Amino acid sequence: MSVVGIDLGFQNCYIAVARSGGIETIIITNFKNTVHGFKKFHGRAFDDPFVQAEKPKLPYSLHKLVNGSTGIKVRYLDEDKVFTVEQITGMLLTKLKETSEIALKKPVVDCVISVPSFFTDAERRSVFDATQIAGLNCLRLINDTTAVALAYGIYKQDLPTPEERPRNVVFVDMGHSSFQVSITAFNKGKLKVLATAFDPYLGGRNFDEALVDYFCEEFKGKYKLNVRDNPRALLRLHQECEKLKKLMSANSSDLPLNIECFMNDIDVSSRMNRGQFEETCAQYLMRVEVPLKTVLEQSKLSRDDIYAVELVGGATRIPAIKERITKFFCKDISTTLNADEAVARGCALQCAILSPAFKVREFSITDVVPFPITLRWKSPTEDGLGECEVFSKNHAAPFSKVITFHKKEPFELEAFYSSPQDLPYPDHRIGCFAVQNVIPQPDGDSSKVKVKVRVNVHGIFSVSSASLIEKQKGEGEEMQIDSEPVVQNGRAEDQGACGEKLDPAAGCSKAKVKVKSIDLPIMSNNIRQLDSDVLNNFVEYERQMIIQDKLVKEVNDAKNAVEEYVYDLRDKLCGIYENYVTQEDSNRLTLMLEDTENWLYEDGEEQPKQVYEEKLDALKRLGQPIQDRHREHEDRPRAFEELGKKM
Ligand code: ATP
Ligand code: K
Ligand code: MG
Repeated sequence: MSVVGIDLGFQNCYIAVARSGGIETIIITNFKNTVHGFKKFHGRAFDDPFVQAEKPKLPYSLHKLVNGSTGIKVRYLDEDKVFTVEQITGMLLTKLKETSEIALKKPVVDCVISVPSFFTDAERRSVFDATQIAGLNCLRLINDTTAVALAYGIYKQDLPTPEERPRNVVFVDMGHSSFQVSITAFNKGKLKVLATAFDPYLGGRNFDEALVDYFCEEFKGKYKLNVRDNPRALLRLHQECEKLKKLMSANSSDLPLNIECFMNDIDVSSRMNRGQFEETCAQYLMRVEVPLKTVLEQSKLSRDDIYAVELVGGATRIPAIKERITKFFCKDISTTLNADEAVARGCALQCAILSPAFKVREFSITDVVPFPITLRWKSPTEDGLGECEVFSKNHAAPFSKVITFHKKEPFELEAFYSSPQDLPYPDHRIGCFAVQNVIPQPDGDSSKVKVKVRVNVHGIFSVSSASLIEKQKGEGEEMQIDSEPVVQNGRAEDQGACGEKLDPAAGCSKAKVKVKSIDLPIMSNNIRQLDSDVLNNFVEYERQMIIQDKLVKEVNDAKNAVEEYVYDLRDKLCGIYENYVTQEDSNRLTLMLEDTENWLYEDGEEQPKQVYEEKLDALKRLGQPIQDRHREHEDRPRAFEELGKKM
C-alpha cells in the first residue's frame, strides 16, 4: 500500500508519495475548466456571509440544502445534480486517488491531507467526512504550515539537541485564497509550533481581481466596453490578468496585455509595470504585515531569535510581498523548500511516520490550538452553571484534559470558541455534549464525574469520554485531594498528547485509594458533522458513481475499439493486406466497414457495451483470417532464419 500526502489547495492540488528513496510528487492538478473554488465552503451554511459573497463569482450555482448547508450544482451524466461540499471534495479525492493508483500501480488508502491552520472544527469535520466518502483512511488532517515545517525539519542534520536552545523558523504560505504564517521551534527529532497567524481572505486571487477591476475600468473608457456584463469576456480577462501578474513577478519592465476579439469583435490592449501593479494592489499589500506581527508577538520571540524565514505558496513569488516579509523580519528569505510541493511532501512524510506500513525516522510534531475553546455546563435542576476555558490560544495540540465535576444528575457541556471576534467563521458554537446516567452517591452526596476533553490529531474538539467515580469505604482521604473548589467548577487536569494522565497526587506519599469508575455515555448534539447514516449513504453513492463512471468508460472504450478497427482495417486492405485477400472479399469487407462507420454516427451512437463488442466480433470474423495469412507470410522467412541458426 502506498503512503501519500495530499495538499488540497484552493487552486492547485499536489500529491506526494513516500518511497524508500525519499518523497516524490506524483500528481499536480489545477482546477481550471472544472468545478473549483469550493474548498472554503466546507462546514459552512448556505446563508454564511462568506458563501454569499463568493456566490456571484462562481461558474456554477449554489443551493441551500434542507439542513441549511451549501449544495453545489454540477452536471453529472447529462443531468444537473446538487451535491454537498463533502461529496464534491469526495469526488475530487476519488479522482486523485485513482490517478495516483494508476501512477503507483498500488492501492492508495492511507493518506494525510492538509488544511489551513485557521480551519475551525466544522470545516475540519467536513473535510474529514469528504475523505471518508472517497474511501480514504485519513491518518491526519495537518495544518498547511505544519506540513511545511516537517518537510523542512526532517532532513536537517544540524538541528540543536533537545537540551540546546531550539532553532526558530518562520514559515509563510500565501496561496490562491489565503495567507498563513507560523513560527516553529526545532530540535533534533521534533518540532513544536509556537504560534500561527493568518489572513484567511488574502491570496493570489485578490491580486488577480484587483487587475481585473483596473482593466475593466480602463476598457470602459477606452473601448466603451462593459466587461462585467459579459461572463465569457470577464473569464478571459481573469486568465490574462493572472498571467500578467505572474510575468510581473519576473519582469520589472512595462508588460503588454493583449486580447484578440475580446468583446463585440474588438481587440483590446494595454500595458502595466510592476510599479503600477503595486499601486493597484496597495490595499492588499498593506495587509501582509499584520499576520507577521501577530505571529511574532504570540511566539514571544524577538527578531533576533529567528533563524530563518521560509516562503512557500505561489503568491509569495510576488516581489512586493517578499520585500515586505524581508523588511519585517530584517532577514533575507531562505529557500530550502520547493515552494509548490512542500505542503504535499510534508503530508507524505507525516503519513509515512504514522503508517505502520512504512519505516521512517521518528519526528514528533506538536501543533497549536488556533482559537481558544471554552466549555460551559448546566444541569436541568441543579443551579450549577459555570464555564472554563479548556484550551487557551496556542495551547499544544493534540491534547487531552480531564475535568472533574461533582454532580447528582446528568448534565450538559456546551463547547464554543471563546473569542468570536477573532474567528474567521460566523458561528462560535462547537457543539453540545450531554453526560448521561449521572446519579448521586448512595448517601445522597454528589458523585465525582471525570470528563475527558480532547483536541485530536486532526485539530477537532470533542468530549471524548466520561466516567463516574464511585465512593468506596475509607475514601475520605482521596476526596480531600480533590476537594478544592472543584465542586461545580470543572477543574482541568492536563493529560498530554498521548493521553497519559498527569496525576495531581503523583509523587505525594498519599495512601493509594481504591476507586471504582463507571463509564458514562455521552450524547453529542449540534456537532457540525454529517450524521453517520447520511455519511454512509454518501459513501455508497460515491461507490455507485465510481462503478457508473467505470461502466461509461467501458462503453466508450468498446465503441472506440470498433471505430479504430474500422479505420485500421480499411487502411490495411488497400495496403499491406492487399495480396492476402480476394478482390471479392475485399469489396465485401470494405462495404461492411463503411456501413459500420455510418452506423457509429447514427444508430450506433449510444448502445450498450455488448452491442459494440458484437459488432467488433463480426468484423473480426472477416478481418482476422486476412490478418493471420499476412502474419504467417511475414513470419515464414523469420522461421527459416531461426532454423538456419540452429543448424
Ligand atoms: P490555497 O493555499 O489558498 O488553498 P493553493 O495552494 O491552491 O491555494 P498555490 O498553488 O500555493 O495556491 O498558489 C497559487 C497562487 O499563486 C495563484 O494565485 C497564482 O496566480 C499565484 N502564483 C503562482 N506563481 C506566481 C508568480 N510567479 N507570481 C505571482 N503569483 C504567482
Ligand atoms: K497548493
Ligand atoms: Mg496552499
